[in-house]
Amino acid sequence: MDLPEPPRGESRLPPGQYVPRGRPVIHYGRVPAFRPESWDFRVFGATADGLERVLTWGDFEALPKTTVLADFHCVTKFSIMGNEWRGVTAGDLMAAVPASPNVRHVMIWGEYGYSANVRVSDFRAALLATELEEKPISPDRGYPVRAIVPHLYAWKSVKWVRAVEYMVEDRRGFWEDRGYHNIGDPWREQRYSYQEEPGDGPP
Ligand SMILES: Nc1nc2c(c(=O)[nH]1)N[C@H]1C(S)=C(S)[C@@H](COP(=O)(O)O)O[C@H]1N2
Ligand SMILES: [Mo]
Repeated sequence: MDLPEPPRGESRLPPGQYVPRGRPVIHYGRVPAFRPESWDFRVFGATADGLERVLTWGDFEALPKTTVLADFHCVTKFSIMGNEWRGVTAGDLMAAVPASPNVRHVMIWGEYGYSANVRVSDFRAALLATELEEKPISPDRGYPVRAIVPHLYAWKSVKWVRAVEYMVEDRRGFWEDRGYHNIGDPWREQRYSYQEEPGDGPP
C-alpha cells in the first residue's frame, strides 16, 4: 500500500481549513444511475501498447482491493478527517494497464464530462474507491467508483469515474479550467490558478 499515512496531531488540518458538523455532499450536476451491464471503465491515451482498454464492471471488481485511511479537504474550506476508503489503488490499475514511459499526467474522467487532471506522481498515490466505511459508496458520493486523491483538494477526487486518460502533455480538467489551481495542494493552499507559478500548469 503506497498511500502516505496522514500526519498526526494538529498539523493534520491544512491551513485555512475547518472541520464542520456532518458531512456535506457536493457536486456539479445530477447523480447518475449505475447499470452494471452497460457500465464500463476505459483506460485510454498514451498506454504502453498504444491500445485503449475497456474494463467491464466484472473486470473492475476482479482487481485487487486495498483499504486506505485518508483525510478529505474541499477548497471551500471544510475538511473531513479519517475516512476509511476501500478500492483499487491507481498503482494496481496501472499494473493492469501500463502507461507509456513518457506519461507525466493523468486526466480522471467522471460521468457527464466532469474531469480533473493530476500529475502521474499524484495519480500513483490515488485510490479508485468502491467502499466508504465498509459499505458501497452511496450514489451521491460516487457509486460505484470514485477517485480519492487524499493529498490534493477534493475537486480532484472525481465521483462516478468512468475513464482514465494517460497524458504526455498536461491539460486542465473541469475546475482547473474555471479558475482553480492546476495542482491543488492543500498544504500549500494552492486554491486558485492565479497563484500558479511557472511549471505548475499548462499555459
Ligand atoms: N463527478 C464529480 N466529482 C466530483 C465533483 C463533481 O462536481 N462531479 N465535485 C468535487 C468536489 S468540489 C468535492 S468537494 C467532492 C465532494 O465529495 P462529497 O460529496 O463526497 O463530499 O467531490 C468532488 N468530485
Ligand atoms: Mo470541493
